[in-house]
Amino acid sequence: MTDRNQTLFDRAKQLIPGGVNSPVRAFKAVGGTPRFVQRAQGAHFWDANGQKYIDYIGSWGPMILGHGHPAVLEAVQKAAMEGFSFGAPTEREVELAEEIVKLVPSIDMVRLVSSGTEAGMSTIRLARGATGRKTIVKFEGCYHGHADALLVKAGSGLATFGNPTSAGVPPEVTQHTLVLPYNDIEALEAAFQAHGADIACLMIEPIAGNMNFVRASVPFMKRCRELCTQHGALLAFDEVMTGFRVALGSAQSVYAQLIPGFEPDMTVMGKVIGGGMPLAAFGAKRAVMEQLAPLGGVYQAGTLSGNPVATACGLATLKEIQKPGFFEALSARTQQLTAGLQGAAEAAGVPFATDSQGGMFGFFLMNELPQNYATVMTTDNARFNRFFHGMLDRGVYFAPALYEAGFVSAAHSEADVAATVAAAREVFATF
Ligand code: KE4
Repeated sequence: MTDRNQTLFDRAKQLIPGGVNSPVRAFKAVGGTPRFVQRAQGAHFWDANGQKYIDYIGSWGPMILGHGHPAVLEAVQKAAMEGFSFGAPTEREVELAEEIVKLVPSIDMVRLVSSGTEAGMSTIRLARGATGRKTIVKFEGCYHGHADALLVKAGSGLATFGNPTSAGVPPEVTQHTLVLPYNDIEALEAAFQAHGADIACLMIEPIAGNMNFVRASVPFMKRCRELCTQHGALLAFDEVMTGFRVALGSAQSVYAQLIPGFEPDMTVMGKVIGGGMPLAAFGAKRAVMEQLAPLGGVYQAGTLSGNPVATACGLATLKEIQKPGFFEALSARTQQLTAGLQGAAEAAGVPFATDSQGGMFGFFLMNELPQNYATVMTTDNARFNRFFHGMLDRGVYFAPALYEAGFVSAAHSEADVAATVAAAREVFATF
């Protein structure tokens, strides 16, 4: 039988670099042929051969309700009939801003944009403009989109200014980006000791989903907050992935329960707030946000920012996740999955460690949960790839890279989890 995924992939590679519009989709890390999605519904999608999969990516986080939620579909269809885009303000942008500010108390004001990259890039520019400082701190293993200043890997040694991770980024652009090891308080303190007076912001993924699933430890996060406050730097939470995904109040509400009075100064959001449509945002206290054009001197703009169809999708999604019991049920389903996978691995004597928060999870083929990027990357790639493909062959679609997190939606059923765990038992038995 013709593999339509392969036929489409061959066609795509003639016209689109790597055959994909975002690199991780090309399966380069795991090998094999990417699945071209024909349609999706609930917790499932069907590929170009009509093969059904249980979807644990959900567009890398946005599809928290599952695919094709009726209330969201209805809202999008209605909005589309009223017009696709105006380049003028609309009521729904105000409603979405009100929802975000209501759900994230650290934010007084918000600006809507079209991608997490745009939100992260704008946050950096705003932090620099608001503080008059140049240096930004990020952590190895955290991804904040592909803005030049943020495409930086750790230099040699602990606290050094970064080198570009991408061709086409001149070193002059990354010379003010300091890359530190995640969860390393000593390196953090050394960096602030040496550069504190020039640090505009520290940007962090509070639960790092771009090195699979690594939590910032409470002492480390507490120290980030203290040092930013002490040195007049802005603490920016990149919650593009964790926002409205790990808890209704996002990851910052999880840390506020662990660290009394904790809140970041700025927040980057995306994914869930667009419900699968191109929509992201960044927010902060009023005094910072009012530095933005047209009020202040920090320029930022976007043709499709606050797009009326995307805001309808995001609003309908945020409405559903606020329903009583939503996150309790989502967390329980996610924990059912991770516990089941853990049990399957243990039954086969395969080293396995897993963690989750709300509808976001990660797992590692190792005995303990890693605390930083260097440890994550000691994972045996070949074993991960065997697990990935074994599950894919059995109709379970996990992230095609060991450094990516996984996502459960409200549409994932007990039966989906049972089927996933049964598949894992079969695959682990071959290890
Ligand atoms: P986008 O520009 O892709 O909308 O968002 C960038 C971004 C920013 N911050 C965090 C914490 C993110 O996780 C992302 C994007 N996440 C990746 C998944 N690791 C998106 C998938 C992809 O790149 O295709």
